[in-house]
Amino acid sequence: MKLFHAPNSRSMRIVWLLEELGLEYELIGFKLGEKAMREPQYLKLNPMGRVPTLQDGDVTIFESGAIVEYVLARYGGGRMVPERDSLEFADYLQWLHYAEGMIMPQVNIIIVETLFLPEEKRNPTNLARAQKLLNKSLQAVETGLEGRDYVAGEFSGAEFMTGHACVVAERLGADLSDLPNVKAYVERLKARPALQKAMAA
Ligand SMILES: N[C@@H](CCC(=O)N[C@@H](CS)C(=O)NCC(=O)O)C(=O)O
Repeated sequence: MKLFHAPNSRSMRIVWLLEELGLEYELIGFKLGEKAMREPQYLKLNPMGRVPTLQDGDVTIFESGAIVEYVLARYGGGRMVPERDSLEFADYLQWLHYAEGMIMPQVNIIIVETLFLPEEKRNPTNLARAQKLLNKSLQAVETGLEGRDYVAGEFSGAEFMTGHACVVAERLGADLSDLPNVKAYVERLKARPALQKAMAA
C-alpha cells in the first residue's frame, strides 16, 4: 500500500490506523500546500490535491473516513469495528462521520484565521465564532464519552476520526477546561505508540 501523506495533516489518521493494524505501507511524503500536490499526476489520484490518498493495488481512494472504513473492511479482520447488531455499531458510525462533519470545519477556520492568512486579512469575529462552535462540537464528544474510554466503547475506527480531531483541537489550543472526558481521552490516545509514530511520520 502507498499512502500519500503530509505531516500535521489528516493523513496522520491513516498512518495511525496502518500502525495499529501492523500493516506494511510506503509513505509518499508531501509538505502541506506544496506545488507537487497540484500536479496533474497527483490530481488524477485526488482531484482536490489533498491528503490522504491511499493506493492499494488497483484501488485508489481518498477521504480519510472512507479510507478508514476501506482498510478496516479489507484488512481489519473484524478488529476495531463493533458488531453490526450491537448498540455500539451506531455510535461507531456516528463518531466516524462526526469529525469531518462537525469538528473539522471549525478547526479549518481556526487554522486559516491564525496561521494561513496574513495578519491584515484575519477576521477576529470569524475566529471567535469558530472557537465557540469548536467548543460546542467537543461538548457532544464529552457527553458521548460519559462512562467509557473510547467513543464507541472499545477502541475502534472512530478514534482515527473523532479522536484525531480532538487531538488536533487540543493542539490548536481549544479550551478543554470544562471537558474532562475529552481531556482524558486525548491523553489516552496520545499515549498509544501507534499514534506517536504517526505524529512523527
Ligand atoms: N475531508 C478530507 C479533507 C482532506 C484535506 O483537506 N486535507 C488537507 C490536509 S489536513 C490538505 O490536503 N490540504 C492541502 C491543501 O489544501 O493544499 C479528508 O478527510 O480526507
